[in-house]
Amino acid sequence: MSLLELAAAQRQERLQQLTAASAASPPSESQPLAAAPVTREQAESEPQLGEFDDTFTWSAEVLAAQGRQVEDMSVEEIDWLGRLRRGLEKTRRGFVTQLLENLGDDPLTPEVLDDLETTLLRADVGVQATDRVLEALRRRLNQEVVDPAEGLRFLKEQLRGLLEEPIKASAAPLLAPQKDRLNIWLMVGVNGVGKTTTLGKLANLAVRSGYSCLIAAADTFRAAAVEQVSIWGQRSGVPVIANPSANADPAADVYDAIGAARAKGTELVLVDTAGRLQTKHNLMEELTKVRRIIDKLAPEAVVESLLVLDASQGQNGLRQAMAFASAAGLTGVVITKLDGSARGGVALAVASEARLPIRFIGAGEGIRDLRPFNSFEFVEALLSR
Ligand SMILES: Nc1nc2c(ncn2[C@@H]2O[C@H](COP(=O)(O)OP(=O)(O)OP(=O)(O)O)[C@@H](O)[C@H]2O)c(=O)[nH]1
Ligand SMILES: [Mg+2]
Repeated sequence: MSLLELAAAQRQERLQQLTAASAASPPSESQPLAAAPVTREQAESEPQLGEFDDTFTWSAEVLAAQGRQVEDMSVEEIDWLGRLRRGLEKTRRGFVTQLLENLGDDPLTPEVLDDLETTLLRADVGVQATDRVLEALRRRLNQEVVDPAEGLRFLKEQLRGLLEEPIKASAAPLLAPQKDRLNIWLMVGVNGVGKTTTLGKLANLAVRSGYSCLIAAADTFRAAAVEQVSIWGQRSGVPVIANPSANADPAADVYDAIGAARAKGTELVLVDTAGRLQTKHNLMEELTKVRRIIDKLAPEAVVESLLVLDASQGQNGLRQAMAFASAAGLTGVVITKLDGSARGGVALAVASEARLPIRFIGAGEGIRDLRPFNSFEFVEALLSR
């Protein structure tokens, strides 16, 4: 048996122990966005299991805690959870270390809650979300003695609740293209937040999940934008509709893309938009125009307008959300660059203050470094030791 096989067998054994321990749990729901590789390049970029270490064990435990059986756990998910946990390390370092220190071994006191308030605000959780969590904790504390373990469990529950609220309100627990319909997903956001990269990763996820997909290169402002998005298209074998002439009209590009999608029966059109124009006013006007042309040309389409936010910009993201909300008719948020940001808490601020569901999160520049958002996994990664 090779070393790799041996390691895989060890992991399998450990997984079985873990799931055996996690009692009989309900069968998991199917994951609409995860499937087999299609091209050689993707096959080559198959995720590899890292070390059989603490992160691996933690990832398997998080899946098991959601009722997942060992047969349902994919290498990809284990791999992703490891990345997510590593990605949130910086946020966690300030946040959790202090939190656990504050919690200590004794039952929770009002003083501990005051410290918790500071900790949450420092992690960019936002005032509204922080107030709500603390209020719930204080109420609980008035009723009974709360030990640190219960305090942590209750805190996780509160944070999950905040993240879930806009998701529940949207009536779609997981954002996936609707089958046999035209779905148009717009990536919007200020310059450099990761719109094009997110679009490239989404195209790959969509293709791997069996959707037919097409990219509209509607960032016609930045000279290299079309080339950048074309490379992403090539990586997943997704056609790119672009007008190479300078100062082409983004709305005309979207027009062409919708025509092409109709002709081919494409299910998902991903639209890349500009992050910067001559002025902010122009940018908003252009987005409004793109939005209008989609609504007019394809009234039958399911349109998602996803605001891409760079986690490292923290609270600034909230202001961006407000600015884009009216122009682009936002329906959700993608949080990028969680790796290396100390402000992962901003996810909570976005959910509670902008009231937008977080749909995907990105934690790296690689093609697989994006996954559908899962509040349970996010909170576990945020508050893991
Ligand atoms: N570490 C890390 N880098 C990322 C992530 N997402 C995007 N990036 C990087 O951020 C930079 C900007 O990404 P783009 O996708 O070009 O951003 P954009 O929003 O399209 O930018 P404009 O088109 O200029 O508005 C690139 O160097 C990406 O590799 C992420 O999740 N993690
Ligand atoms: Mg771009």
